Amino acid sequence: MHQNVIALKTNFTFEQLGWNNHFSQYFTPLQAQGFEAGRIAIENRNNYVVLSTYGELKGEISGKLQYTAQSEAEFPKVGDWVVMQVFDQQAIIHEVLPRQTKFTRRAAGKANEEQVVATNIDALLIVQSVDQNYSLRRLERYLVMAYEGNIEPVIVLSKVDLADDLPQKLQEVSTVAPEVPLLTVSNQTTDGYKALENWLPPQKTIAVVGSSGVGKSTIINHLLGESKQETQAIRSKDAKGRHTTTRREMHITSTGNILIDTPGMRELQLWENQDGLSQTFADIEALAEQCHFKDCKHITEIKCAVLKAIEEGTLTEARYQSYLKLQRETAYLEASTDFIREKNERFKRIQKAYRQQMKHHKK
Ligand SMILES: Nc1nc2c(ncn2[C@@H]2O[C@H](COP(=O)(O)OP(=O)(O)OP(=O)(O)O)[C@@H](O)[C@H]2O)c(=O)[nH]1
Ligand SMILES: [Mg+2]
Ligand SMILES: [Zn+2]
Repeated sequence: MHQNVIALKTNFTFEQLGWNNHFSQYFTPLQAQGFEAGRIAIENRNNYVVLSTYGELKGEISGKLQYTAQSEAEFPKVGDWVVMQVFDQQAIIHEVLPRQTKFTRRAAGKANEEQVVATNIDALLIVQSVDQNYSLRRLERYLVMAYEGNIEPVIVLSKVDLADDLPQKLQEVSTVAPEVPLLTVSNQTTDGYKALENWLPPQKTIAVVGSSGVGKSTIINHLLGESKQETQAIRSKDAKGRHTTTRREMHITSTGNILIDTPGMRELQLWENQDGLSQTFADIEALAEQCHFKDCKHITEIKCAVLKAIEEGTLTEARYQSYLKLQRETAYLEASTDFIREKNERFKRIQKAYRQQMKHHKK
């Protein structure tokens, strides 16, 4: 099924694209049936850019996948490995291989919809610039999301040329996330670039996230080096004349790192919470075990270890409030009884519309 294939750009090996046993276990039987595999680099409105052993392909989803998908989250996302047929330079995507990890948030403005930002990520580079963007509370939120998605977090403080109190910020961050690797970079002085390059594991997928304007694309462009002109995303200029990333996009560096650039996210609502919260706030959960009452709510109870820690200054009130806030956010979601029903109904509507459209086409 792959005669007449003309490679557009570099032909990638599976390994270069981040393949591992997890995927081959699902793909082997499908390969025997003649299917190909590729990895989603860009999701456009109506099609995809897929990287493969044939190079870069234009991908479209099959009618069957369109029809059987139960929710928006089941469609291919940047980072996904997909099962496909290749004709000329086109790929028909039949299936998404089970995701190893995913970075997910609640869709902006929609209480009950999961938005998958990117998938199959090994490490999440959480970028915060040391100017007004710096926020320990937002950092905690990102950490919960990383742990929730089973992704190893790494914190990058960017624009450190602008900081006059960097040691204090480093101290604060390491209190909030003692176990998480912490890097600093400046594009102005190139401080930290070497350490960042040394840290990057080859053939692992690294997604770069953080607010708009913190320097995510600047970091990625630096890592892409010479090849950046070729691979740079098409970007639009915002009101301040700044290039702002408008879509998620996967890049492969010449040294074999797989990087996903993402647009800055304004809303960062948690989608689910199994144990991301416990991992992020391990200090608070450990304290809670010392409370006198098993079901202590740490509000007015006597012999409460959490309240005691706040009083003694070993835990900040702000961090504790952050913990409560994130807890409430997910509790609300779980309590929402309409949640599943609404989700299903919405997709029945979409499927119905699609079927009608198909009927129309056949006429
Ligand atoms: N002073 C200073 N400015 C920087 C640094 N890194 C990036 N900038 C500037 O910050 C602005 C935003 O950088 P981008 O890399 O586009 O930011 P981004 O995080 O990709 O933003 P979005 O795509 O909107 O999410 C640009 O004008 C950069 O030149 C740095 O280390 N120091
Ligand atoms: Mg950007
Ligand atoms: Zn307590």
